[in-house]
Amino acid sequence: MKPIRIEQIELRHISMRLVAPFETSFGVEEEREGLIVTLRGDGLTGWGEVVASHSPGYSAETAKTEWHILHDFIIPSVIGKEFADVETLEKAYDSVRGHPMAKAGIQLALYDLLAKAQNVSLQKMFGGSGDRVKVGVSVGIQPSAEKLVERVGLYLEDGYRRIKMKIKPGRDVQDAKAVRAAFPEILLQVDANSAYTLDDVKTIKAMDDLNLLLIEQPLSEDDIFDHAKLQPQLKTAICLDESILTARHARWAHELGACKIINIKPGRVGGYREAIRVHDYCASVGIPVWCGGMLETGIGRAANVALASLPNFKLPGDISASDRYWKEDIAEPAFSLNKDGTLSVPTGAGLGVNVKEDALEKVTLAKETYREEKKRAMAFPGLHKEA
Ligand code: SMG
Ligand code: MG
Repeated sequence: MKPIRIEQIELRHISMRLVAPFETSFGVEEEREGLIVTLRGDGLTGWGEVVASHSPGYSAETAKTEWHILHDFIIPSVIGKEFADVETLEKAYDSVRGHPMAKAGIQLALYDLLAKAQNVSLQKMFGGSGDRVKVGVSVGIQPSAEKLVERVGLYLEDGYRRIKMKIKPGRDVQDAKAVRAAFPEILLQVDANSAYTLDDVKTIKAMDDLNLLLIEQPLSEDDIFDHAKLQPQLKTAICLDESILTARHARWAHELGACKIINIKPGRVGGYREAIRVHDYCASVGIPVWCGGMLETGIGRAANVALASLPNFKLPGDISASDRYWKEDIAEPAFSLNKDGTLSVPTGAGLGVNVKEDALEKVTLAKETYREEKKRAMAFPGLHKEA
């Protein structure tokens, strides 16, 4: 295709209230912060989402650190340049170490722009197929085991066919046993978000007989080595989330025997292109994957649904319906749960959802517009005077 010149970039810092607080082993989220990236060129607009939140609890990144990296480093290397594919974009910010969430956000905006220019869906761009993807719901830590069982029951009534429950030390074995006792047949998995060490093997083993689909990221967010010591001691599959940042890490985990399943989050691995590489590597060695979630708006959700339609996404993803998160989303139509526990894959060009600019405006805390002429000033932040 003919390359598209990036004439204008817009960055927004947003904050959206969740319909209910979401508690994990690293904290409680009530407001979802994030960044929305807009790329404009050739009369078209591409949208992307940076999934870093207000605090560095899940990973080292926050909405503000990713704003800094985009503003001072990534945007200056992208504005005014021409792109016909996302690999060229990856090269443009190759000198920026880390910050996968910032990269993923701008990369999604380019995917959307390129797909719209070619009038194809993101599903097609990613190489997916089928009209629906299997999804589940991630349930935060509740005030008590009884409340958790109640909450899980409500999600099952909504039609979710797979439940993931968050655990942390002191709220693990008993909670998981209570849910399993109440719902003996459901697909159930737990996510520790790195809350344990090898000293907790006894606790982790106490969940090994609950017929769980998987135990997600029990050990440190930067660990693969100790997980390789833990996996052989369990019947249950370990699934890595936080510690897989690249397809290379997936290979390390596989070769060391650190996990049997991998959760793919485009934000965590630096974008949808690397997410596809992780998917392809895992497919080649027989590791099933599933699509994780970062409480995305309709923008990231649309792209995740498209990604989850690739063939090795064998397990249901953390891609729930829009009303699980928001009273009013910033994109339409909202995603709703089909009777068979799936979400439908958008078929329109690009993301296949429309951004509601009035709704977006309401949740915007700050915004900045970048045009080509500003490029030089921004490349040297010390000399950069304007706000
Ligand atoms: O998007 O439904 C969602 C949330 C899924 O549990 C979820 N994500 O570690 O997998 C995970 C967590 C991280 C997000 S915490 C804000
Ligand atoms: Mg996780």
